[in-house]
Amino acid sequence: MVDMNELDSLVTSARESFARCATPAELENAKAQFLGKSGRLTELMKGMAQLSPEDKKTRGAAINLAKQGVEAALTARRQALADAELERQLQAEALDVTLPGRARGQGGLHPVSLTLERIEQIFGSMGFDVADGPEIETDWFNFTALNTPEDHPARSMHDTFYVEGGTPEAPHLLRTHTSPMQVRYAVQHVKRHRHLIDAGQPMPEIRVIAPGRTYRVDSDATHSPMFHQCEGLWIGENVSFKDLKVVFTDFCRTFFESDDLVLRFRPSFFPFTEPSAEIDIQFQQGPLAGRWLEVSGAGQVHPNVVRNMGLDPERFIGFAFGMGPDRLTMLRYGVNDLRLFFDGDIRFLSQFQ
Ligand code: 2NM
Repeated sequence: MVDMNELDSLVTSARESFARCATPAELENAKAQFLGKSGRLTELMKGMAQLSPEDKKTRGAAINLAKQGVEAALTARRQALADAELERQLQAEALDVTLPGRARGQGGLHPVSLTLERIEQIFGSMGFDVADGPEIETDWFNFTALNTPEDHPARSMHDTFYVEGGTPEAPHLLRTHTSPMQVRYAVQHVKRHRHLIDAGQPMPEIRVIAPGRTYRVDSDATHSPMFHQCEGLWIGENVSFKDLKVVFTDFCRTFFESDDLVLRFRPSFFPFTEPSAEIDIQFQQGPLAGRWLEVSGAGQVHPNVVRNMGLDPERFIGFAFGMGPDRLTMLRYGVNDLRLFFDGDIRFLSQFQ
């Protein structure tokens, strides 16, 4: 009647069947064959209907025991598959905590910004204020106030970027130098001290540099349509060319960290200064030793410009200069192509930290 071997082998066959299952889905399918609605154990239960009450009891207990065996095998296999899956995930996500960390990039200032900071620091130590302002200017501040004739070639569209927003009488443009900023600064300064000036009292001197971006229609290895300029202005009642020489010599020697650097002032022309000079420097040591290198334009501020600042040129006099921080940066670091500064290649730029 009750074939106990049949039940034993059913449990064994379930255990083997479960063991062959490699995934939880396969296992659930295999489970159905034994414990499901038409599974083999369920069939056996149904088959008990015609048995005597005595046999039902024995047979039922035996089938239940087998069922427990199958369920135990199922639970064990489920756990084994879950453990294997966890182990697989741990292997896949293995993390070597002993590896050195990946350092976060530090970031840093652009080489030209380093130069601008250096210029500001040096002139700051000589009592110069630092002014900045609009890169879009009117032609009055950029040209007219600076004594530039109406027919000067710098005003042409071949040399200057004109932008929308102005009027035919007062066109807007991208500033071609930072001198307009000096005019703005001087006008403010004069307004603030008007009462002293008119009372014949001494006015605090105008001593300012204007560093910043400037624009010209020009592009090759040594010219970029956007470039930097730093202009300087010193105006008082007794400021002479001698002061220009002292200030600029001091600046160059400090900037290039070279006490024996020599300067040369060559006669030149600018609409906004008279007389005007070109300033060259000569290193006595290093790869550039002996060569004259042009670093700046300068001069005594033209009477018309002094007047446009709101001052009487018979009483106030001074000097101005304009230099190119891009070129100073090239000289300081030995870079031979200006465009490298503006291509934005981090491999180049990160060398200056
Ligand atoms: C230069 C050369 C010479 C200059 C003049 C002025 C101002 F505002 F006083 F008129 N600012 N900068 C100047 C003078 C600039 O650049 C080559």
